[in-house]
Amino acid sequence: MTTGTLITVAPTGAESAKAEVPALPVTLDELLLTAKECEALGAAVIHVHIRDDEAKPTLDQGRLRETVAALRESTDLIVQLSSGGAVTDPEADRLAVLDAEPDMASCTMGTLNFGDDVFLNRWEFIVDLHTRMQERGIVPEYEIFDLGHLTALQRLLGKYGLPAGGHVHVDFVMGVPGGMPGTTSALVAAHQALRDLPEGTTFSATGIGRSTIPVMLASLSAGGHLRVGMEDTVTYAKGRPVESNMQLVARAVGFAQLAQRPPLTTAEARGLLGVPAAGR
Ligand code: KMH
Ligand code: ZN
Repeated sequence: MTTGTLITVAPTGAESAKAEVPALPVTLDELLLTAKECEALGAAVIHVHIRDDEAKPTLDQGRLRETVAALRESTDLIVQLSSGGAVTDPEADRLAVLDAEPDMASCTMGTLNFGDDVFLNRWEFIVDLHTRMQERGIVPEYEIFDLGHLTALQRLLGKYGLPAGGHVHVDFVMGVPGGMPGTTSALVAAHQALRDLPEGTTFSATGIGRSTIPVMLASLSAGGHLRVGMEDTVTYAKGRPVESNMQLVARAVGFAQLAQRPPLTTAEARGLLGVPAAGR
């Protein structure tokens, strides 16, 4: 059955420098303003990376807690913290992200080349993330950068059971140099591979850089959901830098409406993902 569209905004990421992308929200105030405006447009989930006073990526525990609390105070968005961090972040700090008690956290399902870097996700680390999230009632979003990551997810669920909330949701992150390409055929292959996961598994898709539009269109037509934001895309169209995350969310909402799959409300999104109601 086709439903409305879950729209996730990933406003900041860990890769772009504020000096090169001035519109990137890096302070808590910038993040909150972005969050409120994206929620008003139709986003239901926010995927959060935070920055320090020098706008560098950080996993500082105090800042993470403050960010979760402030987002809950100012919005009804589902707060999903990145456990991926930056490629340089140690595993212990990435696991400690869960101590900030977000509604959701990302869980990347394997190691891959990430441009010139390596994004390390050892099996034992993935198991630790998955089981700690189960214990704490934090709902994972499994990040799938390549087809083999779905096989790893099947193995994870088979050995360690369903995630908190009982529902499996994955995000296809497409077009990273080192992962699957951001093409319709790759999305179809990933979609087909979901057959081996629990019935009812849902997916979002994210196309990095110029693959953002083809991936959005392919995902909508395959019954999938959308993740957009300046973590993934800093160019709106050829020669036009993205002006704000709102611009990207507005475009995604427009596409979803054209597909007659309007954005899910935050309450509907909580129901879909198995995230408890706000203020649990
Ligand atoms: N920054 C990337 C190395 C996630 O948030 O979980 C990892 C990433 C995935 O962004
Ligand atoms: Zn991320």
